[in-house]
Amino acid sequence: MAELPGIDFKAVIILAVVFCTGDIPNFAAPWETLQHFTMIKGCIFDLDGVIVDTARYHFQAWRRLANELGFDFTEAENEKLKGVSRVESLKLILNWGGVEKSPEEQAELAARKNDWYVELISNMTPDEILPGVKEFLEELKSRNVKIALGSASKNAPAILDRVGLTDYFDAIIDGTKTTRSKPDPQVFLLGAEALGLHPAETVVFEDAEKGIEAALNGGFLAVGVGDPATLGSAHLVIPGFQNFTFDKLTEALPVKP
Ligand code: B16
Ligand code: MG
Repeated sequence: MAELPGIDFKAVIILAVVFCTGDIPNFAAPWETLQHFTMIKGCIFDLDGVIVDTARYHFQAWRRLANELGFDFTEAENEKLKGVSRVESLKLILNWGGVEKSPEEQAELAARKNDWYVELISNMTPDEILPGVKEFLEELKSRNVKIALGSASKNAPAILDRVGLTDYFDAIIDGTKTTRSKPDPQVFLLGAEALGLHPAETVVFEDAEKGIEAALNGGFLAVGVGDPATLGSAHLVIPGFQNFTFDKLTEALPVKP
């Protein structure tokens, strides 16, 4: 904060906020305090499970790999791979099958799985956008709410292109831009930074438990998309975007409109 002789601008701002709101602001704790005087200026969307259901393609491709290695895994186990990076997913799957591979072999297996996955997503169409998502994105655009993608997938840009949604996004943060996996908040912090927003004025939409943890760790408002049993730590859980509106979002979250 700039200081002129005799004037401490931070003290002036703090006094002004205390005078106007009766709250004592704490600049070190973003969400808990800013929630009293902020509004939603941006939304960051996870991709798989929020915008499209690519989990079933990941499952097909990983299962094919597991079968080639001589074992199988269930759809319930596949749930544990949601939001988990490619290399971490492979490690989990190999562990389930009791199979050990060298780092070089793991790289080759991950690449093989990705080739199959890329083939599967190359046939995706706009019909695969989950219900209500496009309408909600349209509404955000019309209200000048900024939009970013925050996905662990290195294939995210290709998927957005396939389903025709690329132009809705002001920023796209995918697995090629991150070095740390969810529940680390890096992907969402990069998204907020690209939008020029503070986490406390940005909502993250996530379908994975680790993704909700990541959003909360970053000081974001977190909306779980899916099952309240697993996403209960989010500020709000919705079943999907069908009939969901920006007004419903602001009413359900503790922000000033
Ligand atoms: P890729 P999200 C995640 O996408 C998926 O949920 C997860 O299953 C996948 O392993 C990960 O992307 C990496 O994907 O192999 O395409 O780089 O949910 O973060 O949008
Ligand atoms: Mg997801």
